Amino acid sequence: MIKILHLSDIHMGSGFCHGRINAETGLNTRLEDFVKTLSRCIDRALADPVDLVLFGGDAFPDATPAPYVQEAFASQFRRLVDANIPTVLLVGNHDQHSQGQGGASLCIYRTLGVPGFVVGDKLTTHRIETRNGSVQVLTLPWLTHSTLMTRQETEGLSMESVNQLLIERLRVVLEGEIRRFDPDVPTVLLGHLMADNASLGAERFLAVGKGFTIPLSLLTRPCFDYVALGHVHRHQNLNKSNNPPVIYPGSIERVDFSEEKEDKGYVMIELAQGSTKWEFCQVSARSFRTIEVDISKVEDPQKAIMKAIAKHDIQDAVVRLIYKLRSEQLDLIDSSSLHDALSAAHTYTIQPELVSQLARPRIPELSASNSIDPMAALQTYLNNREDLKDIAESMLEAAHKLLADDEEIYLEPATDEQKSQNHLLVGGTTNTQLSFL
Ligand SMILES: [Mn+2]
Repeated sequence: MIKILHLSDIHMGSGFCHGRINAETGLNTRLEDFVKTLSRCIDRALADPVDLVLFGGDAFPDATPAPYVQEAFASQFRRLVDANIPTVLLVGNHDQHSQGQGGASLCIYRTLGVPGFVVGDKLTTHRIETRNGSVQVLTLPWLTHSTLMTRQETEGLSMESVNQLLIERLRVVLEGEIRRFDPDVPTVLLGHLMADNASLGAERFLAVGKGFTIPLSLLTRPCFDYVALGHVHRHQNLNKSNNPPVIYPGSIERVDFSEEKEDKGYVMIELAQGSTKWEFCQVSARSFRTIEVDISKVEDPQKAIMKAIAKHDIQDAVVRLIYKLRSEQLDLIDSSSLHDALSAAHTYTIQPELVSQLARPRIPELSASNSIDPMAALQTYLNNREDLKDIAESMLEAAHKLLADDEEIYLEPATDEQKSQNHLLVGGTTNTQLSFL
């Protein structure tokens, strides 16, 4: 039996907006949080001790982290080198350069020849000798279209056919690797990927481009004794029958509010051919708390907000207070007492959202159920906007030009915040956001 610690999605150096500067160290407290949580994982690896550590990818927010962030990461993994614990560092999408191959932020470990460290930046099988025997680790880093295909092959194909072709290529390459496995040695697939039935967390908003999903059937092969995944921040097992377990350990610290309700931790594995056992071990990551209250219809708004705050345990948490109010209620809010009430939090933001009483009714012709071409939609909209009369003609002209010019329009994926703001604007509500850090 081989003991393994599997962790993933460290994202060290991200979420600084949720922290503050520690006056004693000069560092952002969120970096210190991430280092602390990572050190808890490494502590466990050393205490047991485990025979192998598997990291599922996404070490940093991008491929070029600041040197002090790199160093904080390295000094924790260094402890595994000192204890002679072999470690596989898989390359995730955040570790890759958008152009070219490999993960610059992790390949340095191979370049330096760190003893016992394997960098998984290619689809290949590594045979690793541990204190308790050999193990095969097939590394499957984040795939991009250029990994398995040339530009000529994908030219003229739709995104969907390119993805399909990529899955077919992957199937063939995986098959080739599987056939070369030593059948007497326990085997792990270590992959940074989006499986097609995973439930999502913050990685949706963190990803730069839209990725594609990998069919679960490619992973649930009997030749694997454990499938160690990275990418999805919510811990989950995708194969309830556990033959083999297909596990996302999730991120080790909350990257943002979308992970507010998730438990954070790592996975301990007892790897044996055909009878692997695993257990999720929680670590105490910093809590995130959303306090949301609608005071637009209450008589004493201040009291209602204070009551809402009192209901939550905000001690040392990253807190956001969101309250919806009417503009005439603004004077009834005593913001200094809100600050006092939130002072026990690690950091907090206060987001008043104005509910406009003068919201324009929607134009019936433009409701979601009607399909209408963009130019006609704009025309209808302008017909209803007396105030835009002077520039209506030039707006139409500009829109016409835009539509004619651009055959290929690349749409930047909207951030969560933008989406919610758009939503609020469409709904006839204005959204004012004030942050206090
Ligand atoms: Mn990822």
